[in-house]
Amino acid sequence: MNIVYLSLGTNLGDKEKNLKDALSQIQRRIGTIKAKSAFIETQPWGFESDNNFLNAAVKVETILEPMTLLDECQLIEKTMGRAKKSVNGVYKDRIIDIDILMYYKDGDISGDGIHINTPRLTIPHPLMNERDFVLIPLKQIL
Ligand code: PH2
Ligand code: MG
Ligand code: MG
Repeated sequence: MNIVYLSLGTNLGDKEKNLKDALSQIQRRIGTIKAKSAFIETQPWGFESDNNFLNAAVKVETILEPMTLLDECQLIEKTMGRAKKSVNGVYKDRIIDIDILMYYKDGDISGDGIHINTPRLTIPHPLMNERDFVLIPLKQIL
């Protein structure tokens, strides 16, 4: 079994419901949720918005390979009604965002897990260490 850490964020609509809906879809489509952080309210980071975020992190046991995992995360975002992603690298308000932070293959929990660098996917998440909205929930479940 592989272990993956995911970051969740929402700043539109019923944010608590959005996170709960995303968690149940993660459980259904990705794997067993082994640990879940608190939901924390955070200020928009890296862009201007009137809408604060609710962020969380989860640890999930999954049989999915990284690319399939990314497909499933994006499918959940889509089925929950996420509209456009960032345009020209400018972040947008969103119903739900699910990002892959770290991926540990076959229970090998050394270091920061596997490293992947492709145009579609970078693991570990390249900006995670600059973002308190990621690190604070992540520390609760490591
Ligand atoms: N996600 C971003 C950019 N900025 N700020 C907060 N507070 N929370 C987020 O989840 C977030 C963000 C890009 O996905
Ligand atoms: Mg993101
Ligand atoms: Mg994302």
